[in-house]
Amino acid sequence: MTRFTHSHRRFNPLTNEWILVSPQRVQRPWLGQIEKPPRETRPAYDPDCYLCPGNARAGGKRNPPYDGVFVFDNDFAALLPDAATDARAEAAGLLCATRERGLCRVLCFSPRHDLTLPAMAHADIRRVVDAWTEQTRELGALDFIAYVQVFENKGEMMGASNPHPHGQVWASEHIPTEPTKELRAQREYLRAHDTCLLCDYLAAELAAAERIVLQNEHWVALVPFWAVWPFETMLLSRRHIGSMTETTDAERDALANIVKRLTTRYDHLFETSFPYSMGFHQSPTDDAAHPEAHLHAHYYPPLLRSATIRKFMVGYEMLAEPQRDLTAEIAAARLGALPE
Ligand code: H2U
Ligand code: ZN
Repeated sequence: MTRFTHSHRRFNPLTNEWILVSPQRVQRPWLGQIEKPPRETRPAYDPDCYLCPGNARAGGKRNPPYDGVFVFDNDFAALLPDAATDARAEAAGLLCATRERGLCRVLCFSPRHDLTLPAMAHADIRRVVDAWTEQTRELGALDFIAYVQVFENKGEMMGASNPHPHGQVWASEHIPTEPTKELRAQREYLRAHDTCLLCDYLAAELAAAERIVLQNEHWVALVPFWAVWPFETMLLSRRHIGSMTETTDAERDALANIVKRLTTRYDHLFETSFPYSMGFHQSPTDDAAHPEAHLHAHYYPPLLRSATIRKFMVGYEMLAEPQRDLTAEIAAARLGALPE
């Protein structure tokens, strides 16, 4: 990668934003020994966990003795279906607000308190994929929902409130900011080139073969050229589909496969249960057609050098633009060399 040895900017065509890369600050890939943090042991069932089967949650509700995946309405939902706020698009002027209705759900991946996605069996991850798909379908079908955001915060470092394996689904009346940026870029690209931005990007990455982490028949995991987080990755469906609701049975099976393999590699990187925020970007569920949307997931992990040394997005990042030292190519090579 001799062409990327000194500071340069890379363009993110999905958001139309630039990032600063400073490879000269890491003269060589970091090869030091990694201290193994003590493995945390958790019981398979925790009587004090609000996500374990049969336990009580805040507000007096009780979880059923579930098996497999369990979905419930978040007891502290950030979005409410009948938001009474009268902020009906105060669109004029500088003080602008609008009503936002929606629904928030919590999705327990497993009844087992001690598991995480990489530790779960393929068949059980497949049930999680099916639940993501079903939630997208069900919430997206509501007439006041324009977007369904499926995501997971994993680990205390990412603000997960509980180690019990779980994710969330937030469905909203408007398309949120990040998907709005990405959809705009995809729409403009489609208009200009008559092809899909992410289909073309995937083809370019497969040809370059410098940032691919792993792949299977239906999905590719790569470190995007414009990655901001040190070990950020993206999962892309090979086929041009906009939403999980359009996946075939084989594609959902392959998604479970690549999620397990990618998160297993992440755990091996620093010999720790790897923290991240991840989520899917899919077609909006408003009334419009979205030929521009290409189903994908982003993994944003905070760790930089070890189980405890993280990257902070501060200073220059907050005030100017995101910056990284490690190139995407080196990050991809390191992830690509890990066992599954
Ligand atoms: P996170 O760990 O990603 O924050 O998700 C846990 C969610 O669970 C969080 O949004 C909800 C919180 O509001 N929750 C309940 O719905 N019921 C409870 O009894 C505790 C937490
Ligand atoms: Zn639990």
